[in-house]
Amino acid sequence: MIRIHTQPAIRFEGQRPGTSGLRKKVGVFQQPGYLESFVQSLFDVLPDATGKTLVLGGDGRFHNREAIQVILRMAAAKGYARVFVGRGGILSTPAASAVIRRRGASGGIVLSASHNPGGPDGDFGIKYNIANGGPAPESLTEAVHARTLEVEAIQCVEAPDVPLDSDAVVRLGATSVEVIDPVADYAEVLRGLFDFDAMRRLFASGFRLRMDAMCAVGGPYAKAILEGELGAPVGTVVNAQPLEDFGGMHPDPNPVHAADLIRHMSGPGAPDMGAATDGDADRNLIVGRNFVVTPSDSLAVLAMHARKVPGYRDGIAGVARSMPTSTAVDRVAAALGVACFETPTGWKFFGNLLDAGLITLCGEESYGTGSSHVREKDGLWAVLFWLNLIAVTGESIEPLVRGMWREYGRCVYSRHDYEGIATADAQALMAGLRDQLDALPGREVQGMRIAAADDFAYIDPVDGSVSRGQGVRVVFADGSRLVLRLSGTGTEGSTLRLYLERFENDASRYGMDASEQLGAMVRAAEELAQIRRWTGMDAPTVVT
Ligand code: VG1
Ligand code: CO
Repeated sequence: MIRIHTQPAIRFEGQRPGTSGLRKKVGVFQQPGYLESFVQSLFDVLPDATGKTLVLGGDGRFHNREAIQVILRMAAAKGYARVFVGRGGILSTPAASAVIRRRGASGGIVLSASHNPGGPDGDFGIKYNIANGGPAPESLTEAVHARTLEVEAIQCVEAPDVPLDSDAVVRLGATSVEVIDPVADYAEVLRGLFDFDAMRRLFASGFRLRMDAMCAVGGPYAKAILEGELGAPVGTVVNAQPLEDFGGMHPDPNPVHAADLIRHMSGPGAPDMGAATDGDADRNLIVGRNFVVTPSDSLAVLAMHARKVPGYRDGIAGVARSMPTSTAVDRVAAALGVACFETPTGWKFFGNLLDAGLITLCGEESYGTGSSHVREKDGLWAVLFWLNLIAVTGESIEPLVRGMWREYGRCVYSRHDYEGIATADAQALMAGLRDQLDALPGREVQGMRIAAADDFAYIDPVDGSVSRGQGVRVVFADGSRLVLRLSGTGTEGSTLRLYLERFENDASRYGMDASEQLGAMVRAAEELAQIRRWTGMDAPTVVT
């Protein structure tokens, strides 16, 4: 006889889930009943779980283990037949996606605040993925949010903690909880896509990679595959041990937060390639010697050369990018004669396009790249894709990127983040911009003529759902673009993101510094949005 324990729930007035799941300070998640109330709201809106399988794991950050035990007891009360949980409570976001797909689960819960710092004063997060392995669509996250406003009782079985450190099967009431190897399913997916022999030969020939896992969950995956299977020298993966506080690092693989990697990639003794992944290993940074690849360019290069990699030998069906991502991949898609979709920010919008077979590759400017192999962005996948290309083309990172610029022109790109703005001011800035939209086309700003301006709305081509208010987009006559939107993943105040893109097809200017080339765009953004006035800041907090 299973005993189900019931306790009162907490209501979440005004706390809407953001771009991907619910993210809050650890202290918020530690409030008695907080995590439980969110999970109960999710379980209340999901259909009956009889006979169904749930996947559970997280990026190992502070509070991961406690949360896993709570969710296991609640999943048993919900009546799942089976729960697969990663050993040690570990599953990277792309690995969770792979496990859900390969094991026919009805969904999965991933505990992560992604690239946000961890530890007792850091962030925690939770997200639900559906049966295709991808983030829950807005219809579901809205339903969960609505439920958090009225949820009353939390239900969990009374049972001791499940031992997570060895592979075992434990019964929790009527639910079978299976602890699984967090790497195996995922590694099998990658083996089916890439030429492992070619990459083994590359490492055997002395090719040197520095893979920085930023003390986050990517470490065990990178070690098993790069050092274990591909023969990369031991020590190729640095910061490989996942730590609850990421060793104090900010596990966001961009040139600012992965400054140590950038340092190692400059100078004469630098390795051939550098790479980094984020807290939950779905993001990636690719670096050559003295050369940083922008994520938008990375997507374009992968699309351009996809046929050289076994998993994409037959060509790609199409590509998609988030709206703020540069238009570099659009030109590659046009040349390949395949469709290119522009979606709102957040991986959830790619799921329908991938499921319908409309696209094969997709990516975001925020260091996210992925394909139809799972339904999440995938950091290590991107690293292997680049390694495979280097192995079969014999070209290194910089020539591969310059080759793409030569064919299609260069989108000089930068993102400026203004963090910790008072929410009312951030909203006033956006409202001010939205009010001007109709008057912008035809106007000259900083000597550049505006061709079009809108507040991006997306109609999903598969299910017809509409997402409005996804960011202000100003397109200039030469194809250059300014995009402004507010972040949906922050945990303190509001973050304004300003995305700058200038199209350049004069090869003699490719050597110029991006910040130099974007000066007029920055001034145009200031003129239109009055960023100084609303943020009280003279400069962005992070420039990538
Ligand atoms: C940010 C990025 C977005 C990404 C999201 C989740 O969202 O801009 O491109 O999909 O993080 O990434 P926002 O709303 O803060 O701009 V991950 O690796 O953090 O799950
Ligand atoms: Co992430």
